[in-house]
Amino acid sequence: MEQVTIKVGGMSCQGCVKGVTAALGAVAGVATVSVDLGAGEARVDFDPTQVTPAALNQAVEDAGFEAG
Ligand code: 9UX
Repeated sequence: MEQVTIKVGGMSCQGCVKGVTAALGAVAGVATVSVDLGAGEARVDFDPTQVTPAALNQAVEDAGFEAG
């Protein structure tokens, strides 16, 4: 398992947090997701044989937020 912290732009409330959490949690290979609204970050534990950090960023962007 590896961990990455993604900077997430555009989150303004706990609904956004739920949306980002759900989007990342739906990606195959993601084990745990922890989204911090105040910090504007998502911490993700993932299996690097199944998913890449770039794909995680894409999932955040597909959910309507900026990722980096
Ligand atoms: Mo809260 Mo986020 O009402 O797009 S869900 S601002």
